[in-house]
Amino acid sequence: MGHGLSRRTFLWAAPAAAAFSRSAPPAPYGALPSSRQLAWHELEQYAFLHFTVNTFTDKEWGYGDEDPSVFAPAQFNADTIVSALKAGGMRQLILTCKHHDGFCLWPTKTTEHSIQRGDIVKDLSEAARRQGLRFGVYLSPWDRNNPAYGTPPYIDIYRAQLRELLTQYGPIHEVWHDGANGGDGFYGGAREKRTIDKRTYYDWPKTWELIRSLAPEAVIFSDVGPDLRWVGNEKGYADDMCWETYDPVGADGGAPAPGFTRDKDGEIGTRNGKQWMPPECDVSIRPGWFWHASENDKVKTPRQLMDLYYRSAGRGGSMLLNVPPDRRGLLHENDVASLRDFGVMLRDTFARNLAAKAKIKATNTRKGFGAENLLDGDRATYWATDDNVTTAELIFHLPEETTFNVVRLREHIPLGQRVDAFELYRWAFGKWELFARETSIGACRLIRTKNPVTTTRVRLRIAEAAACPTLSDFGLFTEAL
Ligand code: FUL
Repeated sequence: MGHGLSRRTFLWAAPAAAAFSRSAPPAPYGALPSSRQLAWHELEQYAFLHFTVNTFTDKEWGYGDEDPSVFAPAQFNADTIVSALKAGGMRQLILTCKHHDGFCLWPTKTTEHSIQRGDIVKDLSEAARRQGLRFGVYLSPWDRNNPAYGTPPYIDIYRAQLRELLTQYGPIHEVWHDGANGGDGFYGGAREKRTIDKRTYYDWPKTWELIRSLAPEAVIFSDVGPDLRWVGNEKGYADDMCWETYDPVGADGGAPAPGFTRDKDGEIGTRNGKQWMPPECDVSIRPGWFWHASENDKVKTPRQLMDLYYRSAGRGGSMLLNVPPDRRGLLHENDVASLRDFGVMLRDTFARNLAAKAKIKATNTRKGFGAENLLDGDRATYWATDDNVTTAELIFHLPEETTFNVVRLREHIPLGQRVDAFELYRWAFGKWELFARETSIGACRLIRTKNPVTTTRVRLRIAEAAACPTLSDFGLFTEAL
């Protein structure tokens, strides 16, 4: 797609002969994404499942002294759960295999504090795979049940648990380490407060090595990456200026560690940071992370979910939406309905690129890389100016007067994040009228306009870039609400 002669004729700026003499692609700029990060960028929205003894004790953080038999989801059905997630457009699911209370949802050899019958991790990982979703694991480093927590032997237990999860239920595509560590707990009956040094206790680099060796496809999430960063809030949004690169700083301005970073930095990232570490924006469909009967009427509406999608995936990160199973072991009807309608809105909004048939006039275009390839949606091609030119302009001539209220842009991120500022104009009454002025693009940037924009031409001006700009996608859409 996108290389045919007929489409080339749309590239007004490039003389026909030049179309055949491709110049070299531009040099990459700054920190670059790994192949596992590139694959992750394609997901954009996926689900979190918070499920454990808390579901039955009505708590958010279990103390660690819960009787394992309280966990009794009599109607648990992994396929029903996964189907509802799929209807909501979710492309992966991450399960709390062990939350802070230490209860393991799989029959582990490392502790008796686990599920008595069956295997929730097995059932959900297999259902996910059957229905084409990726699977990831949340394994809380803090364990309020384990007697060894706070001493070196616990780290071996934690790694043994990871080893079981990564070898018995793979392929695992994401490993999630939260940052809530240490405090009071049951700890095998000690019932005391245990404090750990977040910077040294866990020896994270060694654990990450283990993950790399057992699950090479898995992206690793924590406050300090290495692959994905916490966005710094649990409300599911990134800043509207949000960089894919990030150099975390400790809460005290010194060395960072999971649970010990300047959280708010995650919303923006670090322009020209040393590491590609895009934000994952976690948020629950309900006020709490676990299911509580009292919150059945506090489920976010499909429009609220759409809004979060724009503010997470639409700012170069991902939307990690928690949908907690209830005591039956199913998703509540209200959550299922909201998910389904969100899925419909998402699909309908982006089903048709209204710019698909536009003719493009490009200035500063690198010879031989057709701007028309921006419209084919396959993200495989790029458009760029000469290496030393850092501003550029594209004009999209639409075949007819068109109304839209969403613009989608993607940089060709295998070459890094290059654009620092851009503007969008519509042609109105014989002149260009600005309707958006923004900064970062990254993997995906969605602009929702305040009012619907009606026009026959749209102009994209890359006003500032650290290296010649590259793009891989341009789209105009109308929100289906
Ligand atoms: C936090 C935990 O303390 C919450 O319970 C929840 O799991 C959230 C996603 O991460 O660190």
